[in-house]
Amino acid sequence: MSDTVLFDYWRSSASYRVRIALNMLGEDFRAVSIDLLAKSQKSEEHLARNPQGLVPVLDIDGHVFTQSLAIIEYLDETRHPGFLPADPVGRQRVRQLSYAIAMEIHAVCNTGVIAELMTLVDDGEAARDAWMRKFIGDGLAAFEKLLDHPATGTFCHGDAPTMADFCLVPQVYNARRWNVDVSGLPRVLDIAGRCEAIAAFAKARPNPPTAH
Ligand SMILES: N[C@@H](CCC(=O)N[C@@H](CS)C(=O)NCC(=O)O)C(=O)O
Repeated sequence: MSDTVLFDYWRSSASYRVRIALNMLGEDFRAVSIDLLAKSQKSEEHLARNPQGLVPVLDIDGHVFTQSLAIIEYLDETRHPGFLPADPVGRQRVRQLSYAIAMEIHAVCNTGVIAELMTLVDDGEAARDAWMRKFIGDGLAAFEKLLDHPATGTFCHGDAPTMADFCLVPQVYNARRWNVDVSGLPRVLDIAGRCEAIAAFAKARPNPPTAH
């Protein structure tokens, strides 16, 4: 059995990013599901792993790590797969693209934020759907413009997948889940489609747990 354990949730896009990175490395890992709907992320056991009460958590190389982008950078620094380019300007751009999704879009659309929003209004579901359309729609429209850049290649940065692509694909998955109109975002769709055809991305795609 693998020593590497990913505590994740099938629909968590931050977990999806890390699953892609681990698959890209061919790293053998065991996934342990933390059921966000059952609030298992707030259990004493999980809070001991991550006091923030969030997934993913990665137990690897004798360390317990949180924060998906910090995890991906650790994997890059210890395994050298090129998830970030070698040059500082390229690294800045890959981080910029990754943060545009992880820190601007995802941070305000996360399960805990939405659950709180829904307690504050009469029609929680309508508010949630409008919120998702607004923040994912505006965020991906800005991302489309960021991709209008000479360093964009067949992927977000250059011609091989980087951390930015690991962020984009889960965000596009979420956009579809919430019926956000992405039809006017040709670069986003083109790159996401190319990534989704790669086995490491396809294998990381959210799969509902099967009933036992
Ligand atoms: N910045 C964190 C975000 C982690 C995060 O928001 N995870 C969500 C799932 S995608 C979560 O655990 N939500 C549970 C909650 O809000 O209670 C990362 O990139 O790892």
